[in-house]
Amino acid sequence: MMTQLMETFQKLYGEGGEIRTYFAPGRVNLIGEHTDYNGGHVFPCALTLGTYGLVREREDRVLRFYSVNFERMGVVETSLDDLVPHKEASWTNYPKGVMWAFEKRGYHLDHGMDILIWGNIPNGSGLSSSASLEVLTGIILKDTFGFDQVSMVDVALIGQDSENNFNGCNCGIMDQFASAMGKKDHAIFLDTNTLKYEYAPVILKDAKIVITNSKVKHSLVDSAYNDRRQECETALHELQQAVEIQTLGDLTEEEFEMHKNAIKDPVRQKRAKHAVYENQRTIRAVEALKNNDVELFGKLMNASHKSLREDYEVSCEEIDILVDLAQAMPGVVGSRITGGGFGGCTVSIVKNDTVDEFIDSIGKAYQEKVGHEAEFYVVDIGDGARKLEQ
Ligand code: GAF
Repeated sequence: MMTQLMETFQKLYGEGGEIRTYFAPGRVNLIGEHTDYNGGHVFPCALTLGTYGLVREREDRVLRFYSVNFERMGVVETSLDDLVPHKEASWTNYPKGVMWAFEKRGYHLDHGMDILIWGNIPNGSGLSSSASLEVLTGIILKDTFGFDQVSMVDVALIGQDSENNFNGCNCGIMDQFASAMGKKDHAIFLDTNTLKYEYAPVILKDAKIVITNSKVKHSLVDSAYNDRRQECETALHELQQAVEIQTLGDLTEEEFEMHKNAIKDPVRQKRAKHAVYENQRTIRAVEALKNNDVELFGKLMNASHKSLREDYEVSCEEIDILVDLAQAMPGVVGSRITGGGFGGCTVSIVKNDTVDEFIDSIGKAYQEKVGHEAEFYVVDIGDGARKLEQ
């Protein structure tokens, strides 16, 4: 694939000069959903699927972008003097946003680049294709301009800043962090309040992680996501009248039950309940994994889905069908929606000897009920973003 990308690059932008290559992965979150903007814990891992970038420096201030995934847009030309979002600029607003965020922090970009992108994460599937593009741009800039003082955690934070303030989605730090900091065969247990993290080996004994793509994306994704965040922020302010906390992640379930009536609206109360309970579930799930109790880990995944479906209301019919089918199958340890929600993917832990049957029978039943195919990926956990050897 790299040879082909190199040829496309030279065909589009001409030959000569040094072309460097980079990769940033997508992620799957095992548990800890919608906790990352509530000061809670998350437990994602980087995938081996991700976004590749080929880059050649220019002497002027021109930026040229091309994505093999958005071929029909052709080469998009802009410049370092136009680091503002434009609707028609489509996907290029992501790399531009990261450039804007570097400049904002005083990291001056003094010349342009020709960039070619190709990704093998299905777009809009909740596996963080946009975060991987942000992190990819971050490592390209760090390397190209020699910003050694920018750590990989900074790359993640800069990516989140660009997503929040350039591209208008108020996401938390989980996706960019997983893409920047991932480690092969490990998940990252991250406290999003302090950014303290620990790598936990994902040893599932006789089971595998399987992602199922529902291949639906409901259009309210960004707006409903921002609404959930707003509801949690309002609930936090109400709770702060009753108890001294900085984030919802500071509360145990018992403390929440004691003070929940400070939250006036019942819907907001459900949202906050999810944030508090999911955080505690995540802490417990990581403990279970460390104790080799994969069964308990799976049960907590199932409970996570129930809470996301009923209290946080970020699931949808197609995803619930997939999860119900999975949870009913012998050999499935646990199954839940993963990522922001309103479509996208589920993540399941499936016993090795059941994986083929899982794909076959859930594939058929889903097609029958929904009218289109699902897609399945048996996950390999990969490393975080990096420059590739030529
Ligand atoms: C999306 C966001 F980008 C993350 O920050 C996180 O909130 C996730 O939804 C839900 O856990 O992927």
